[in-house]
Amino acid sequence: MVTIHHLERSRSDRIIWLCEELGIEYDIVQHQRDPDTMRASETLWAINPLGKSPVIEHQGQVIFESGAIIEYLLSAFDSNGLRPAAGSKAYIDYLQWLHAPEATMTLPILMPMLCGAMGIESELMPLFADNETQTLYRYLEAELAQRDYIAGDHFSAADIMLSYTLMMAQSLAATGPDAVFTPYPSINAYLDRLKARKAYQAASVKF
Ligand SMILES: N[C@@H](CCC(=O)N[C@@H](CS)C(=O)NCC(=O)O)C(=O)O
Repeated sequence: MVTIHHLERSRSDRIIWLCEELGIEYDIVQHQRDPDTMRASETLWAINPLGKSPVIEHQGQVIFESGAIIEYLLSAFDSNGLRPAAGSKAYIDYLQWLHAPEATMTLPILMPMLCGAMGIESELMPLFADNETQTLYRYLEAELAQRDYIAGDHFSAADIMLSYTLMMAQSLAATGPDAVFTPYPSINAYLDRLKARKAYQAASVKF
């Protein structure tokens, strides 16, 4: 049994979705955000000294960081085809898009929301954040125009990592969620394809 420490509106959505895809038995411990600061409650800090979600507990181990948890679960259980074979072209795409969402994409996507919340007006927004996100979206649009999933013709765990970040960009957009990918029809179609998956739908009622 895997225990998922789930913070409302957070990256732990990825782990619930992965467990549904893999057919893993799991339970959810729910943690709340402070309604004023949106920071995680003390209950989460008690599990993860960094106070971040997701965190899982499995066989006496506590594991944080969504990409690491995904890699751990794919190795600990039958990966059900969600990790392409090492050495294949798909594996390289898989690795890149397993890591790029947290390592490269999140900062420019979150920056406008964080600066807004802190009352900071900065020219970094158009110079850095907007340029970075549009470069990423243009690249993804070109890639997803050629294939259904980010690592090729088959759904993989990299799609879970990536699509969460794209959906987060939609949910944070000042212009509203629908406007973000209007210029990027292949990204929109990709997100619709993923949301139609049974495992996503089963997970999303628990998000
Ligand atoms: N890179 C980490 C990011 C973890 C993270 O920032 N989680 C956010 C929720 S999406 C969080 O726990 N925020 C609560 C807080 O900072 O108080 C991961 O992918 O797990």
